[in-house]
Order: sequence, then C-alpha cells, then structure tokens
Amino acid sequence: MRQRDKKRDRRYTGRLRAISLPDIDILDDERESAQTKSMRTFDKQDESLKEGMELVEGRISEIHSNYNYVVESGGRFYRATLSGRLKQFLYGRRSVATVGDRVQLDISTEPDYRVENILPRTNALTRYAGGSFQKEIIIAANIDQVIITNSWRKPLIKPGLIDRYICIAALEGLAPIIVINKIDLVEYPEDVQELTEYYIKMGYQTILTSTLTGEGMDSLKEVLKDKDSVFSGQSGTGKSSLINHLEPQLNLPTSEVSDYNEKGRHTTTRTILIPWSFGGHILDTPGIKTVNLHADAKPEIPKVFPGFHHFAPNCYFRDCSHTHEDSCAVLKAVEEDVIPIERYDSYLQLMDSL
Ligand SMILES: Nc1nc2c(ncn2[C@@H]2O[C@H](COP(=O)(O)OP(=O)(O)OP(=O)(O)O)[C@@H](O)[C@H]2O)c(=O)[nH]1
Ligand SMILES: [Mg+2]
Ligand SMILES: [Zn+2]
Repeated sequence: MRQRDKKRDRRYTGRLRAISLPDIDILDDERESAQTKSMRTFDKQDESLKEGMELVEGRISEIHSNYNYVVESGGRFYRATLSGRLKQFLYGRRSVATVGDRVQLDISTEPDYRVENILPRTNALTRYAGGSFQKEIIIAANIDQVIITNSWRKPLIKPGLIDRYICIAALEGLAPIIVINKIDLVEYPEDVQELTEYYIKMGYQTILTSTLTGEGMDSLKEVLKDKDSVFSGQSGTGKSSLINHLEPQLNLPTSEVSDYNEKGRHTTTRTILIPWSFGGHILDTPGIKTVNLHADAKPEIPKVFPGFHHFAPNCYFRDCSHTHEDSCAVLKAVEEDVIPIERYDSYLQLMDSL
C-alpha cells in the first residue's frame, strides 16, 4: 500500500472515534500532524492537571464563541471557558469542541468554571463545505440518531438530501430516522406513499408528522425517548416547531417560511443540546442548504446508499460501482423497478459530486 493510500485509510476509518481534539480547518498533511499532536495533547491533559481541582463530567450544550461554552452536568448548566492549559495546546484552532462533546469541568473555581478535558468522541454528524477544500463542519457529537427533518412543502421535500443524510449516518454508525413534517399540506396522499415506499421497504423508519394537526407526534416521541437525537434538515422544515410541540415550555424561536421562494429564514442560528423531560437529549440545529460528503467516502457509497446494502452483496464484483459492471444486482433491481429510477439517479449524482 502506498503511503498516500495508507494515510487516506486512516483518515476515514473511524477517525472521529479515535481523536479527542479534532481540528477542522487544516488540510491533509497539516491535519496529520495536528492529529498526532491532539493525541499527544489528550495523553498529556491528565499529567498537567493542577492540584485542588474538583472535576465533574459534563456535556457541551451550547457554544457561544470559540472558547465559551455552556456545559450541562447533572441537570445543571454552567457557563464555562476553556482552561488556559487547553487553549495553549489548541492554539490557533478555529473550532475546538462541538455541541455534544463530553468534557471534564473544574467546578472548584466557581463562578469561573473551566473545561479541563475534552473526552474522545464516539461519533459525530459531519458534513463538508463544497469546493476543493472540503472544510469539515461537525454538526454534533456523541449522538444515537439523526432525525432527517423534511417538510412536504414549504420548503419542498428534497429526496436527494435524505439519501445523503442516510449515507453519512451509515458511515458514522448513527441510526437515521426520516421525518416528513407539514403532512397537513399534502394534496394527494398517493404522492407521499410513492416517495416513502422504497425507504420503508428498505427498512428505514419513516414518520409523517404535522405540528398543526398533531399527526405522527406520538410515534416521533416514542422514537426520541431515552435517546440522544439531532434534528437536521433544510431551514423552515419545522425542526424547532417539532421540538416545541413535544416540549412546549422550551418555546424555541420559529418563523414563517417565505411565500416568495419557499425558503426558511434560518431562525435557529446555533446548535443547542437540551434534555427531554421524557428521557434522552435533543439537539436543535440551524437549517442547512446542502449536505456534501467527503471525497474519501466515495468507495463506501456503493455499499451504504439507501437500500443498496440489500443488493450489493449479490453483485459479481465485490467493489462493484453499479454502473457498467456485468452481473450487477443493483442494476438488475433498477431494471425490475425494485429500486426506483429516481433513487438510482440520485446515487449517480452523489457519486459524480465526489
Ligand atoms: N403547515 C405547517 N407548518 C408548520 C408545521 N410545522 C412547522 N410549521 C411552520 O413552519 C415554519 C418554520 O418552522 P421552524 O420550526 O422555524 O423551522 P426550522 O426547521 O426550525 O427552521 P430553521 O431554524 O431556520 O432551520 C413556522 O412558520 C412553523 O409554524 C406543520 O406541521 N405544518
Ligand atoms: Mg429552528
Ligand atoms: Zn453492482
């Protein structure tokens, strides 16, 4: 294996699982050294702790600026800053921690609480900026499931976006849940059925909701109970409204979708982590315009694209790209209409984009 390939491999397989202080803004080679550095940082963190600290474990629930956080611990919320020691290690990084990160908080310095350790992540929901730099944008860390939040109309549902979220979830080991909100705006129910049929048949949990009529809200609550979930999707799909419906006292800000272009107004501007009264946590996030994957993920897409895991094992070639190969089980399923042509087109588009 060439050195370059080796590096790539290491970068994809569970990179986020292994590191504690990820750096999002630097490129390949620098990234490598920063990663080694962050590992060393994590090892050293403990060694250089001051005496007399009173460390409690908590979780970052809001980020106010680079080094200013709200940390939840045992049901209490602490305004905290990153300790000088950690800042020194992490000097120059633009984004050090993410909402959902588990940390150790020194509460002996009340009222100036300090984050003294950032613990390694189990997973993260990550998307990438477009263009050749592919800057990493970590939406949330240490979560169980992604609520892929769509609205039927206002803004119009984009199934291609669902496909991309499902791929990211599969790559990071998160459970994807498809929510189609504003179901009260549906004119022809058979349209919804046509769109959701494939996902449901392939085993993806799909919930139709309306915060106006209350439809589907009990099923949604059932899925959220005792889990840590992140609501992600386009602006205006109703992420904050769904959360408010389940937990009215939160009273999160929401606003009308523009009549002119059916776009949301980016009402939620930063990610927050909140405990549900019925167990588990919720992360409300700002609306996104697009979801890009990293080019390194391309070889995995033929295996993780929605539903393809049911077919790909029957392809003649193990690394089948499902495009030109003989004896391709995916192409056969497309021919037989088991995989709708729209999903296959979406697959080609995603592969093309990487
Ligand atoms: N018709 C209809 N409108 C809804 C429903 N749920 C939410 N809305 C409306 O959709 C608009 C946008 O809702 P928000 O909750 O602000 O959407 P969001 O996804 O949080 O948007 P961002 O914070 O910008 O990402 C509001 O005017 C809500 O009243 C629904 O089930 N049906
Ligand atoms: Mg919102
Ligand atoms: Zn194939």
